[in-house]
Amino acid sequence: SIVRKSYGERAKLSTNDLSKKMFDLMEKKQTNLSVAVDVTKKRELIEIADKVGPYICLLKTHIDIVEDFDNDLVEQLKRLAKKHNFLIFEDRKFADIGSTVQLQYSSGIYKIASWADITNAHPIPGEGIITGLKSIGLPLNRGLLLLAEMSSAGSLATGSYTDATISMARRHKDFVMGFVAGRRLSDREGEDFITMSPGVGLDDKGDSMGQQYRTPKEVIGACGSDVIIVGRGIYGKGKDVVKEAKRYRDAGWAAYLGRIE
Ligand code: 5IU
Repeated sequence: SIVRKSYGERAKLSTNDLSKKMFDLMEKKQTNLSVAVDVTKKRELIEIADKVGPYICLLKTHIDIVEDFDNDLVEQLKRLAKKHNFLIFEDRKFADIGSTVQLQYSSGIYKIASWADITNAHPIPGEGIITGLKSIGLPLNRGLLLLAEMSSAGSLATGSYTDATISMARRHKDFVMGFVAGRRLSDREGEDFITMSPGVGLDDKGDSMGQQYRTPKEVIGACGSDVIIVGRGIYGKGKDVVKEAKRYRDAGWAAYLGRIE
């Protein structure tokens, strides 16, 4: 099955340009770690990105929480992405009709499409959300992840909702590279969606607001996901960011090596 294949092999087989790039990078850099940097200061975001840069395949941002956002932040993130060889994922969670998300993706203060290699969207509005985002993103060689599941307790994205999300993705394989989900969702011959999983922690079981953590071994090994997304486990209060980044990188990679043939 595809989960037994190496990232490098999947890069070769992939029909989605961004998945190919992502799998290539993961194989080359030997990391399936994405760090989620939820901080509100530009300087802090850049500092953490520079520190974790050598250990990650993907930097996940929430650009709208940065209080002193400016275009220089974008320039610096792009520079760090080049310096350390990682991609950038703006976790925007678009959820509106096609015509509105076109504008939210391309315009406003953040102009997400101009710098984020990857973004994501809720399937809740129906397929128009993909059509809208694709019209902006595909010409720029961007990729989209659909939110098929969430890590938080009581999430409504389950069952037939998750199934319908997979069907939507299948109709847009040029732009939809995969899913945010807690496990691999499909193993059809001839298709390979990348799976990225938030809600990963080695020390805690969750937080006080519904977040639930599982270990890299559960997520990558048992559940067949491809990328672990880790936030506070790495940059949380009192943590040594570099030490934790290495620790999660090693745990994610060991789980991956344990599952490939
Ligand atoms: N995130 C989740 N769960 C989800 C989705 C996104 O936690 O289902 I979709 C985001 C929220 C935060 C990061 O930016 O992933 C996880 O951060 P912590 O590792 O600090 O919980």
